[in-house]
Order: sequence, then C-alpha cells, then structure tokens
Amino acid sequence: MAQQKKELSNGFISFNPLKMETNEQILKGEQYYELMNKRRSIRNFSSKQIPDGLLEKVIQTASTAPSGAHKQPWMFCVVKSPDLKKKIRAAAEKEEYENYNGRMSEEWKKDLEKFDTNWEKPFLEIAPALIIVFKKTYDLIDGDKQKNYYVNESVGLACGFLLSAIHHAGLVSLTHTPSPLNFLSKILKRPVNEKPFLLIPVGYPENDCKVPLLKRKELNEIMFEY
Ligand code: IYR
Repeated sequence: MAQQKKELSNGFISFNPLKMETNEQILKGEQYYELMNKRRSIRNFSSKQIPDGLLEKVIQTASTAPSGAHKQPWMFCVVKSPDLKKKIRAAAEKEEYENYNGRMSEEWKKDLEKFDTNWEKPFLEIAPALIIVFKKTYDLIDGDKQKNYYVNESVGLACGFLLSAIHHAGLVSLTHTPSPLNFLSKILKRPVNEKPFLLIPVGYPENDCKVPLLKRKELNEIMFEY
C-alpha cells in the first residue's frame, strides 16, 4: 500500500481503483439511480439553516470534477448575508421582469407554464444560502493572464457534481439563471477573469412543498446502442 502511494520520478502515482464484486457494482448502479431520481429542482425554500461545514464539503466535492488541463476554472461564492441576498434578489428580479415582459418569446413562456414561474424570486432571500458559481475564463496570476481550456464544459461538470453532492447530503437546490447574470460580478465584487455561470439557492424545502408533475424520458429515448 505504502508503495502504491509512492510518487514516481515522472510525476505519476499509482491509481487506487475502487474494488467491487460484480453484484455490488450492479447494486451500486441501481442505488445511485434511485437516489438521483429523487432529486428535484425546488423553488419554495424554508429558511432553516444549513449545518456548519456542509456547504464547504459539497463545494470540495464539486471541485473533484475533471477540468481542461486540470485548471479547475471555477469559483464558488457562498452568500448567506441577508443584505447581499436582498441586493441579489432585487437585481435578479429587475432582469427577470424584463425577461417575462418582452425579452422571452411566447413559445418559451408557454414551455415554462407547467413550472408556474414568474419574475418574482423570493427564494433568493428565503433560502439560507446562495452558491454563485463563477467560471474563470483565464487565471490571473500576479497580473499575468494564463489560459484555461474547455471552461464551460469544466464548470458545467463541477456544477453537476455539486448538485449531486447537495442532494446526497439531504439538501435541495435550484439551478437559477437570471439573465443577463453580470449584476452578480458587481454585487460580489469579483475579479475581471471571473464570469457568473449559475446561481444556486441551497437549503431545505418549505413544509408541504409541491413540485411540478414531470416525467423523465425513458432509457430508449436517451440511449442508442451500437
Ligand atoms: N430564468 C427565468 C426563466 C426560466 C427559464 C428556464 I429555460 C427555466 O427552466 C426556468 C425558468 C426564471 O428563472 O424564471
């Protein structure tokens, strides 16, 4: 074991794969699907607080995602301050008001009817925490620009890991995309190399929370075997 961890002279180390019997693999596959199939986007939050240290852990999990050239081109900003949440809500609602009253097509609004959404976003103040994910289009090291690669793919993957970790830890979330998002850079005073990517309220559902009745696609609609 000690030998496996030993760093080789070329900068490689031995990989320690998870070892499982076939039947355990089948069971794990089934169990993970069952778990993830219970995840839902939630728009009605309670104000119940998140245990200390849990957001840190799910963000560390997100940061295990693969990224172009292992640049990890992401920043996760956690907002718990009521004052900042209020500012974010006001700015998001300003944009969303324009979206729902002119910028979104009739077809788009029709597609959203089953979610019963509108320009008002009270969850931005009620949820105990907002995670605002920024993508780093390049790194800024001592004023020097260093390139990042496949930034959208990398940050999208990290957000997927994040949503999965949030759900696994018994929390709920919403992938919210007020558009445009640039007000977040200003309110959170982010550096120029970071661009807002996704706004994720996190917490617990309100009592007797309802979600739209949705159906997931069947396997034969999403998988083609060759
Ligand atoms: N950003 C708006 C509209 C919206 C768009 C899509 I695509 C959704 O799946 C849900 C909402 C809003 O948050 O209301």
